Amino acid sequence: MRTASITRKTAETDISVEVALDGTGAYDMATGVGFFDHMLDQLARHSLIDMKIRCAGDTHIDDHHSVEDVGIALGQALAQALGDKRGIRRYGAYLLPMDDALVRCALDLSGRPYLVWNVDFPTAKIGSFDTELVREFFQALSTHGGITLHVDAIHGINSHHIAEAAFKSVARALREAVETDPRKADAIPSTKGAL
Ligand SMILES: [Mn+2]
Repeated sequence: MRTASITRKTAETDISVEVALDGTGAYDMATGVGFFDHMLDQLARHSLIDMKIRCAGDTHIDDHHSVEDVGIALGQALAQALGDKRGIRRYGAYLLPMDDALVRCALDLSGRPYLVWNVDFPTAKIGSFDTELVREFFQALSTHGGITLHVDAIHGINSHHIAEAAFKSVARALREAVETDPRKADAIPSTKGAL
């Protein structure tokens, strides 16, 4: 079973993450940051990766540590669940519309962290949530998941829609990349023989 369970505790956050790559998109989020829970729900639902995430963080300061550290722990969990990446498709891409927002994601489960982030938000906040934290989350996910991650907002006028389209496009691309390719189920998808 391609599953993983990660716990991560610092002076700023106390986090547990459980993932199952071959799931149904079941989600159970409680990060202490309401809008972030809503986004993580989308990530699980549209990747078909089951995710249970708990975070007790220093949100009396702001949401930064909680969002970034969940990204770290989720990235670690995905990398652990992928193991040697035998049989995976490895690449995924998705162009996702949500009303005014159109976001494109292309990713490679390469083991080489790299984030290209071309997403601008027209507002600094979505409710009480700082829009700049969306990038912080994906930077942490890329770094600790070993993911080459390109996210480009092609259009968008509403910050909530842009953020949600970003999470959904990454989720759909991730679904494709983590899936097993029945034509190459025993192979590691690299001419190097390792990822
Ligand atoms: Mn929404």
